[in-house]
Amino acid sequence: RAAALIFDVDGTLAETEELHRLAFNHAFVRHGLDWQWDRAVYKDLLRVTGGKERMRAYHARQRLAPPLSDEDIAALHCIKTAHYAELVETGCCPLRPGVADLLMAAKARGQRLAIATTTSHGNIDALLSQALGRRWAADFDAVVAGDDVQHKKPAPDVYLEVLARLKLEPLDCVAIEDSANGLIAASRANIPVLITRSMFFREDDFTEAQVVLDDLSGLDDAAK
Ligand code: XBP
Ligand code: MG
Repeated sequence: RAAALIFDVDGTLAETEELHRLAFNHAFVRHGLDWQWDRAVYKDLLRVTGGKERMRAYHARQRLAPPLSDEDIAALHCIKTAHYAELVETGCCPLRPGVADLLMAAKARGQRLAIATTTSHGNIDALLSQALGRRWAADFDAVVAGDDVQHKKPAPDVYLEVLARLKLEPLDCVAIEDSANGLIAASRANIPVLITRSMFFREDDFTEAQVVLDDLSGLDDAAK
């Protein structure tokens, strides 16, 4: 039995990427940019982790795009983040099947819970306050976000920081992820990985994972 379960957020706890996509598109309109990301484009762009990094990568591909400064990127990301929180607060993005049960069962078994994600603390709080209640953070021993570390996934930084905060060895933990980038990040930190397949990353290569499931309601003894 693992001493701790370390959860990714986007795609793993909830299907949030569709809300991120809508929030980006809202920000583009508000900022006067004629960009709109459809699902196919967004699926491809998700290979770049981090919202600011994703916009920069897209901008670099647009040959006729006007120059975009760091201030523009920051302003766009600020609008995007505010709109994402508004969308999440409508309650339209519930936890994925099995997530709430797994969190409760893990707690009851004495396993510790942690989060290792690329997204921001504000976004994690918006989602989990809505889904688990305002005091959700009391159940988690470590919450590490993208901007807390130098390098985002697929770098192992967020996972290494969680291990340091939990004071646990990698093999005492299980990482729960939905994407190849997440799998690579956890694997580089030597943490065994359980994959729960999500909307945008179903076709990723998960051969390195210990377990691959369609969702966490199918979870039997895998993370115990
Ligand atoms: C999730 C992401 C995030 C979100 C956007 O990756 O890549 O960038 O799409 O969040 P993972 P921000 O699930 O592997 O952690 O705009 O706040 O960066
Ligand atoms: Mg994810």
